[in-house]
Amino acid sequence: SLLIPGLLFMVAGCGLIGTAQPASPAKGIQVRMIKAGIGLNEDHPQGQGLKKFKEIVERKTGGKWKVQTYFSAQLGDDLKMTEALKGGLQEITIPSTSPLVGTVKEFGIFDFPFVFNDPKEADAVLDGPLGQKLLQKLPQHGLIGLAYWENGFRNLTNSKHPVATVADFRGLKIRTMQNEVHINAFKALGVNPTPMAFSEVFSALESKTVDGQENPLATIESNKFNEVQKYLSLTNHVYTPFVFLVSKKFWDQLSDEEKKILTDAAIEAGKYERELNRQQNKKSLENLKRKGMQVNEFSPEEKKKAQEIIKPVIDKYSKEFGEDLVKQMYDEVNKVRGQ
Ligand code: TK8
Repeated sequence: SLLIPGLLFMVAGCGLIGTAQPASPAKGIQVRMIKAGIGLNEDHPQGQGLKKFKEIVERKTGGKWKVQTYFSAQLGDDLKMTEALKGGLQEITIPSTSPLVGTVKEFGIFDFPFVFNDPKEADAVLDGPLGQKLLQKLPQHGLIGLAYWENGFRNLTNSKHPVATVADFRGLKIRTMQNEVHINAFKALGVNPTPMAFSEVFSALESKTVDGQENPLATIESNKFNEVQKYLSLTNHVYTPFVFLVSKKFWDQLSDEEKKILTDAAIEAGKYERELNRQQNKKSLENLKRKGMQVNEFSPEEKKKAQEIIKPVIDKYSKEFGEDLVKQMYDEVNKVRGQ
């Protein structure tokens, strides 16, 4: 009687080998048209990275894939494009992780201030186990996350006065991303936070609907915020990753060969984008000074004070996102620091 299950298994196995068809062909590259949209401009490292991605994919597919690129939120802001991916109406977008918290709340751990000291620490954590764990939460929401790119360290600009101490934040009306950690951290500092989509920021600054905003230097320059903002404070308060997203509806149609080409290109173009962004941030600082912005540092002592003030907010959201996950993030950072 012990033989029977084995025999049945063999018979069933033969049947499968003879008739089963894989859901998608294991090999082969189909002719495909891909819409890829981002929120920032073509001249920004994110735009240059997207162009690099297009070049790699079109070359590796022998021209069978055509990537149509849309810059400057032409297809909508981060949230709108992400929804379009879920619905299968757009194939690719590269949002900041911050507005994605409505989909995967745990991405909010990257909105905690002063987690990373430099981009290399961010790379190690994002490309390591923690970053990958978060990407794996995306498919159940109709999204595939292939790689982290870099938005980068955020700095505060405003039209009222230099912000060099924690007290200088008080009373400023600041546009924030649509993200509760940002909103509540700024509230704790006495700021009046105004969440809005990135594409609305320039006119909100110009019309003085808000006094300021915060973004990496390359973005401040590319979007010409210096034309409507006088003061730039080098707060480096949060490191924001970009995440390279693919529509799962599109992904599920791809052969293994196509998936590999797409994944490799997202990673390779991401490395290029990160490098470019780091160079650009240095150049942008010089350019913004030259264009008339008044720049000041935000000292380590003031950073410490800010951290103290924001601590209850971080404690609250650590509970919400999972204390184990937050601990894992800090453990991985400490590992890179050799602590
Ligand atoms: C661009 C955004 C932007 C982000 C923001 O799509 O909203 O301030 O920093 O770069 O992702």
